[in-house]
Amino acid sequence: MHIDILTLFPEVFPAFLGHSILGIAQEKGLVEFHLWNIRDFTQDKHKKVDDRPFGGGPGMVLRPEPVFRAIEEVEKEVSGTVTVPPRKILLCPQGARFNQSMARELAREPRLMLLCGHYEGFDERIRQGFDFLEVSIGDYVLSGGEVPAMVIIDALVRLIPGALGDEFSTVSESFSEMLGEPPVLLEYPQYTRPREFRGMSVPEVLLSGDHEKIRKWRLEQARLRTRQRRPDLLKE
Ligand code: 6GU
Repeated sequence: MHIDILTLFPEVFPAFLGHSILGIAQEKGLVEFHLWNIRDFTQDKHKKVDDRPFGGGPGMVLRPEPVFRAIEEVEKEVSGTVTVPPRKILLCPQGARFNQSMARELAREPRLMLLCGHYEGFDERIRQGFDFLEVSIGDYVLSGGEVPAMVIIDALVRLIPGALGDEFSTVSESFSEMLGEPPVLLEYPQYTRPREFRGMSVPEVLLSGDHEKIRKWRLEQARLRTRQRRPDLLKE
């Protein structure tokens, strides 16, 4: 998968993209990222990416010119493994709410483009000029699309076959029900060493070595936890 990220703050991404599962997925060649700085596509002397809204009001609006030029450049890029135009995603609070089923759908795309805004919003002609899927990550306001882009990238890349490594994929086969296949359940309680910690002990069943009993206990715990904390998930 190839992911193009258009942002005014490309420097906030590398540490995040370079570590843990995302870093390993890149090393394995499962995903590659191309960061594009929208400011590089301005043509005026002051490299101005935003301006005041017509009609007045607070804040600044992302100008259409640099964004159009940046997206057109992204779409022109066909090199190496990048041979298809990207599915385009615009990150904004007015978008469709991101969830696991959207993650599963997007994880199948060969190429994605994530457009991160900032300030009060995008000039509306940016929406008119391209065919975007508009996505929000929840009902709260963030100051830009960078964190939402990272959230989406994280959720997608771990769904690419091979991204999680052998140990985890074996587990996920027997428990796909808990790991993102519908119906989604919340995760069961996990324990590691020591067996006894400050008077709290690990449930006997997990030490029994009886894998069928452990599997049943975990499923039961996951259902219990879901019923108690997120009954809305069971209705879906
Ligand atoms: Cl995608 N962008 C912004 N600015 N705020 C958000 C969001 C996106 N999703 C939730 N809040």
